[in-house]
Order: sequence, then structure tokens, then C-alpha cells
Amino acid sequence: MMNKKIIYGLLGAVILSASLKLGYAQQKNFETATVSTLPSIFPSPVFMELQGESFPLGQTITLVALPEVSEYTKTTVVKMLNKAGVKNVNTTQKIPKSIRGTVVVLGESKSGDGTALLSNNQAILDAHKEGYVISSGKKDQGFLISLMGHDAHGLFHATQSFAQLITSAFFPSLLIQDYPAQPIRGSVEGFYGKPWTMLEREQHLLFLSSVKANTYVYTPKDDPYARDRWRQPYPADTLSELGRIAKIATDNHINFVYAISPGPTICFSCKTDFDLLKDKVNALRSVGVRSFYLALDDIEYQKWNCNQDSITFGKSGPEAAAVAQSSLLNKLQDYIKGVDPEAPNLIMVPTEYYDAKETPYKAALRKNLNQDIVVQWTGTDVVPPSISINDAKAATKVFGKPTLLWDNYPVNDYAESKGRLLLAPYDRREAGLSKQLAGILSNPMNQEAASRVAISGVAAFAWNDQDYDASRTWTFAARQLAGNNPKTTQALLLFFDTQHLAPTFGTHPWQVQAPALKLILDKFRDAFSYGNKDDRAQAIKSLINHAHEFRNAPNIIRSGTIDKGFVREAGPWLDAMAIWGEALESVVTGLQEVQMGKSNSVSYFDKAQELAKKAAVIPSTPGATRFEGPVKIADGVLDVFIKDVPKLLYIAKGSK
Ligand code: LOG
Repeated sequence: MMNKKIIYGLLGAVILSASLKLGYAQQKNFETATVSTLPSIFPSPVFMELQGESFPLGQTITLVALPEVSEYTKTTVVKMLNKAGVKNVNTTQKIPKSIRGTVVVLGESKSGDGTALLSNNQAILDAHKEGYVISSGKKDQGFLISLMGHDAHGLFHATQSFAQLITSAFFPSLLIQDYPAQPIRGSVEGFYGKPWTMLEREQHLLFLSSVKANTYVYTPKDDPYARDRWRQPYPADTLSELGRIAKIATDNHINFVYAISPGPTICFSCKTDFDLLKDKVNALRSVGVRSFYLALDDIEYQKWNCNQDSITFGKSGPEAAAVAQSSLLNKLQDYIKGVDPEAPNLIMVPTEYYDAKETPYKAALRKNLNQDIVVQWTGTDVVPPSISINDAKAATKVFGKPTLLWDNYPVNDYAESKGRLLLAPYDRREAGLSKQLAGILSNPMNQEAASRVAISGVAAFAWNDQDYDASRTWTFAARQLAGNNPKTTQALLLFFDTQHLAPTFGTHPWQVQAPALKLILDKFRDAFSYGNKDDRAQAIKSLINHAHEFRNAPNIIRSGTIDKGFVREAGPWLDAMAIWGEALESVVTGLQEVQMGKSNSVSYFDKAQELAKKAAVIPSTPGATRFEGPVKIADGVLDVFIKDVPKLLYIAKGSK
């Protein structure tokens, strides 16, 4: 049944009186709010409903930040409003007796007296950790928008929804009740190859908070002070930079987790090694880090690193390794809780992280590891083709508790991902997984900005898996990079499609290459197999248009994408895409010449093959990824088509 309120919201359109000052609206090309439309919010809220007419945000807003609200959250909202075109934001701590103009109220129900705020009698204060309510509508002589978090995190998430609601000059009257399905959501910088720069991390944290993620794990494999030379202290400047990043994370309600990977060399039973671990933890604690992680992936566990371990733990092997690892982890968890009782629980990735089969290692880990320590798991494989509820149930069983998924997507540090950006939407994770997992962390690409395409999906799925829509979230990610510009969004989606293939460690990719382009090319071939001359002429015309759009997409992306990091990272791929587009244009033009009985088709065909050859050898950015190679664009789809086109039509000489 269609909800009455939605009908009311949609049909109860308001024509704003001409007397309203619409300078702001005109500036944004929203002259009238004749219809109230349901906005899109990503991650998709648990409940959202239109409840009346939209109203103009106006040029002047009263922002009430109740006493419990942090200065940072308040400033964040002021910046959002300014960015949306609001000229004057008057801040206060008290709700005015009578509402005039637009009043935005920020509060927390847990620590403050939020009840007064929810003037909407259908709104219920949210009781979930990180939950929030937004209600908005007419009140007294003005309009009231209230953002009420259950806690400080919930309020911050509310502000992120708010940012998405003020992209139009008219604010909908609505009610949002929202909270996350999974307690841990975010990314784990855990790839091989060039780590992100501090600036990239800073930008990533802001991005994570915009999609309501709450966790970032620092564990780049190629930070020597975290893995190969973990015993050595960080140089002072690196340490203070890590502290700066951790502060940005905290301000933006992201838990910054520092991971240490002593596995390659540690002596589990040596006091000196444990003391060195503590030194590392304390160095990071001194710059504000409170959350820690022990990474034991990709290490030798068949033999000990020191004789003392064979005396303490007996003969080496997976089972003894799990006992030794558990003893170290338990000691570290106790130590951390001892110095900071409120610190989050330690997180770990085990050496057997890549399946849910019962083994002596997993049995020993299950038996010996402190139950509070969070365990990561990558699925049925290192890079699994899908993850089902049953897969996660099996993991819960072998690890003895719901695991924190380490999702190896969109990471591109393995041989099969050579020459690729992984830009397909996050997909093939079964709705309902939230009940079986402690959360999801995505392992990204060496390219930070490009990783956001997939991670927007990871965050949206982890927030609300029941209402996750892969392709809509994908478009949202493109919109974000495009600063909402429709033309740039469209060009980005064309580009993403050329990087849709997601490989596994085997020969079968788990996401197919260029599905949108393939559909267009298949339709074209269909016209040649079954159509008449007119159908063919029409197909040629529309494909030339498409080729033109394809060829121009890189230019549009370069000038329109607001994130210049993305443009830089994607540089070689954009270069190649333009050339492939030209090759497509040329080969189809050649076919048009044949169809029209002209004799110069060969030169178009030759030019296309030459361009294809040139495009196929453009190298990826040197030093950017672990495996380097020529960049791939819609491979297996576009290259095959360009090769095949000259054979699609044969017209005997002299015939018309
Ligand atoms: C590593 C990870 C790497 C990924 C993909 C885990 C837990 N560890 O095979 O650092 O980025 O695979 O290559 C891994 O996945 N090992």
C-alpha cells in the first residue's frame, strides 16, 4: 500500500509565494518547489518518509547547538550550510521560544534533553548506538529542522545526512529514523605496495565520515616500522603525523586503529619483544592513538623465529602457532585495557584468515584467544567471488564468534589486478550478513580517491544491508566525485564501466568487464545479424555517437571531477580511454563507409587498429602499485569488438 504521507508529500505540492526571497534558489536553478520529492540519502536510512511541503532553506539560518554538542560538530554544520549557499548562520545554545525563519537544532538524546526538540509527534528518540533522528517541517511562524543523535556519533551521522539534504535550495519536510546494522564499518589500509600519503589518509577519513563509516585501520604492508622493522621506533616526524591523522579521525567520529605486524620476526615468548611491542603501543598512545590491532597475516607459521618458542610452546606448526599468537594477543589486550580501560578491544587478523574450514590452527585460536579480541576473516578465499550468510555462519563457528570481515575489494595489489583500477560497485554480499558479522572493513587500492567508488558501497552495505542497492550507490559515488554535476557523473559512470572487471586470485573474475558497453555493442551486432540496411545505418549512427561520448568522457572527467586526486590517479586510464574511443569511432566510421559503398573504409579500419595498438601499451603510473603493466580499458569487450568490426559486412564490388 502506498503510504498516505508519501502521497501527501508528493501531491501536496507547494507553490511558493512570489514574495519569498528566492535569490538562493535561483542561484541554484531551483526556481520553484512545486513538488516535494523523496531525497536520496546514502547509506540508505532505515526509515525515511516525506511528511509535508518542502520549504526554502533561506539565506539566514539560526543554528542551535545544544550544550552537549561538540564545537567540531557545530563548525562542521556551519561549513555545510555555507557551502550550500546559506549566507548567515547565527549560532546559539538555546531553542527560541517561537520559531521564525529556519531553525536547525543539533542535540544528543543520551546526554542532553532532546525530547523538547522532537516537535514531530511521530519521531522517537533513537536508542541504538550511533543512531539518530532528523525531523523537519513547519513550526510556529517558521521551519524547524532537528538533528538528534542518540550519542555524539549519531549526531555526527545525522549531519552527514543533512549535508546530502541541503544540495537543493528547498528542504523537505520529513522524518528520518536511522541507525547502523553493523557496529564496525570502514577501511583497512592493508595492501602491499606504495602506502597512501598522510594527505590521502586525511582525505580518506573525511570521505569515510561522509558515508557514516566509523573505523580506519592503519596497516600498510610496506610501512617498515609496522612490519619488517617493527622493533624500531618511528622517526619523530612520522609519529607526530600519525598523531595528527588520528586526531582528524577522532574529530570525525572515526576510530583510528593502529596495527602492528611483528609476525615475520617475533619471538612470542621473549619478554624483550613484548616490551618492544609495548614501546610501540606507548609511542602511538603518546600522540593520541587509543585503538590497536595485531596483524598476523602472510607470515610463516610452520617454524618458530627463536628457540625459546619451542621450549615454551613445543614443536612448531599451525596449532602451536595459534597457541603462541593467542598468548601474545591476550597479554597485549590486558596491557592495553590496563593502561586505558575505555580503549576499544584489540583487533587481530589470524594467519589462516582466508576460509572457514575447521583446522588445528583455528581450533587452537578459538580455544585460547580472549573472547573480547575481534577476529578478521576475508571470506571463503583471499579474494572471494561472493559472501553469503552461510559462509559467515561457518566463520562464526570456526572462529568462535562473529568475525569482522576484511573484504579484499577493491584492493589491486595482486598479479591478476595488474593494469586495473577496480571500479565496479560493491556487490555479491548477501543481505542479512549484518546478523553474522561484527562489521566490514574494505581493503582499498593503492589509489585512495578511486577506492571511494567501491567503499561507498561497503559503508552503505554495512550500514543497511537490507536496503543496499549496488548500482544506485555506485551512481551516488560518481555524483560525489563530480560534485553533483550530471554531465561529469555520466562521464565517470562510462569510465567506471571500463574498469568493472574484478579479478579473483584464480582465472575467473567475480565481476564481469564493461557490462554497459557490452550491452551496447551486442545490440549493434544484433542489428548486423538480423537487421536490414536501415537498421544497420541507424545502429552505425548511434554507435558513432556513443563512441564520441566515450572518447570525450576523459576530458569531461578531467575538467569536472572535483577531486583532483582521482584525476591524477586515473591519468593513464583516462589517456587510454580517449584513444580507445577514437579507435571505436574510426572503426565504425569505416563500416559506415562500406555500407555506403565508399572505397576509403580501409584507411579507417587501419587507423583504428593503429590507435588500438597505441592505447594497449600505455603503462600504469610507475611506482603506484605492486604489479605494474599496461592499463586495461574494457578489455575482452572493446578490443575484441574493434578487431571484429571490419568483418561484419561484406559487399561485393560493384554491388549497391
Ligand atoms: C593480505 C593483504 C593483501 C591482500 C590482497 C589479507 C588479510 N592479507 O594474501 O595485505 O592486500 O591479500 O593481495 C593478502 O588479505 N594476502
